[in-house]
Amino acid sequence: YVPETGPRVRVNQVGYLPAGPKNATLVTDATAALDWQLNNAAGDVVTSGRSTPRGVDAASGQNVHTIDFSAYTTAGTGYTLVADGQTSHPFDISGTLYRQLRSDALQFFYIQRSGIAIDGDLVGRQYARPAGHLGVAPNKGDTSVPCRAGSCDYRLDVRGGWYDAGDHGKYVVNGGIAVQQLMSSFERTKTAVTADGGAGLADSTLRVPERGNQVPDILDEARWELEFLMRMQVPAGKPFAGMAHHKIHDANWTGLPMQPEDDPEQRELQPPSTAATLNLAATAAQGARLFAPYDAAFSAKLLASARTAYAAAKANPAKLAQDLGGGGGSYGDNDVSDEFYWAAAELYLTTGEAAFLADVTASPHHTGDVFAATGFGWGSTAALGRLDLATVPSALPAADRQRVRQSVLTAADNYLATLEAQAYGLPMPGNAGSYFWGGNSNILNNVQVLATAFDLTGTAKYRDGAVRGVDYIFGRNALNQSYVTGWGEKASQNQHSRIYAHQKDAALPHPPAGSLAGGANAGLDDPYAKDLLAGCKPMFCYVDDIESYATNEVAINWNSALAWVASFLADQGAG
Ligand code: 9MR
Repeated sequence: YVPETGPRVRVNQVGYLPAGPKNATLVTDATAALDWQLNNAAGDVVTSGRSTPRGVDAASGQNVHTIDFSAYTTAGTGYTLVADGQTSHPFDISGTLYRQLRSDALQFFYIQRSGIAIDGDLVGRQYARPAGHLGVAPNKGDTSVPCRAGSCDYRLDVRGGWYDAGDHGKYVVNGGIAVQQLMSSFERTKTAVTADGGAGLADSTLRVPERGNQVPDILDEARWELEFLMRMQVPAGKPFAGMAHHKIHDANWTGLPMQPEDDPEQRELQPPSTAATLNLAATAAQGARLFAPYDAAFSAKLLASARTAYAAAKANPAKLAQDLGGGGGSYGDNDVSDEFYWAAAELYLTTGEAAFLADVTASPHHTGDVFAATGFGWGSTAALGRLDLATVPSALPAADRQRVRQSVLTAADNYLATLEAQAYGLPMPGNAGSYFWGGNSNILNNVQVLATAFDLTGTAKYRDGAVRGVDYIFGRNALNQSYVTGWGEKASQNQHSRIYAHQKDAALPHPPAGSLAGGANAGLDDPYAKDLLAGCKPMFCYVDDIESYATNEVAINWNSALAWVASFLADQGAG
């Protein structure tokens, strides 16, 4: 299988910020430097230079050069980069490049909502649909859901929340990181001097039905998930009271397409887990401080839920997720020490209480390195706690706070060194171990660390690193592929989804603009990819086909990474 990869000059197909870094990659047999030219839309050469040979790139197996045209700063549309007889896809140079991406990346969450009709007037007629999983036939949930295999003697109303991905499952440990990143995107606008004050996140800017209610729209979106997470808590008087059920999903996998309102499967709760309980504690605690100015009662409810969850997790510190099977993702996690650190950090930041601070400082993660080269994710969440300890105002002892902040800068320096070493400029090491299921979100999470280093210091190299770090996502890669629907000349549009299954039924839409694909996965963890892509070099292990769920799905924790980074980038328009 030889994919069509288009022109050998690889650019960020969305474009570049006028005063920002501008880097491209040329695939060529040449070993010596080559001439390049930047053309404007009229075809005139506006600047030119020589490429830098970089040898063979390990992740793609290609001989490549890099091109740096950062010195050119004139805004315009329809630029192309020409080298070695090849003309790149067109791109813009503009300070407003990413403004719309902020709300596109967030509209994904509204369209993924469970238990509410999706309003086509807000997001386009093609995404309108009736409410799913409210117990209306043929649905069997989620208003009164039993536990799988008789593992509890009660039923829960767990309506609402977001569908996880291309399936209809709702998983607390993935909802946790996703809602955390949405809330942190909002919280950043209040704490970072380099943020624009939340212009893009304020009330009435997002496509959600609650716009106009005097609560920032992004918090309205977060609330949809927070309410669901609290519903997953085991009621008082029951075994494991205060813990959260790990997940709720279909008893058997459904095929695709399958609209939520048509899903006939029995819905089932999986047993409570320490990991899910700590996700609830962490995010409800964070939500409590953010909702306090807008809705005191909801804030208090969140904090009470967080406290109860945290106490229940401490009483049951090793109740690991136990997968009883059925039609859902596994989301198992054998190490919950990172979730403990994250939850303690959020509870401390919200309450300032000494007991939570003691738990923070006693955690091995407080002094350990939480910023792995391959990034954080749903199963490794210590970085979420660390980033918030570094950025959210608190009475953390000065020496401690200094060390926490320095750890973010040290991590950012490491990611900078990594992206400098990559001819495709991504902040991930150049080996197969960097290309795994959902890896695009880990790239963006590393970009979040770079961006946070800029927020903390105002040091230009960190902003430049964050801006450079997304070039890969928007097309500067071996496949010449933008991984965000609707963004870039050749963008992913057939992600695995039961809802947006256009590839299976032309009457159905593609995923909405702003949907991130999981990305190249050298593990080839689905049969379609395994068959089609056998032997692929890591960066080539991707196909924009609905069957390849392990390289090409949508997921809330991936789009939350995109949403955080898009919001940061939108703020950098002037630079
Ligand atoms: O994103 C998850 C990835 O980190 C795991 O390796 C993978 C296999 O367990 O599962 C991914 O999550 C999927 C989940 O299990 C079910 N819904 C779709 C998710 C994205 O593919």
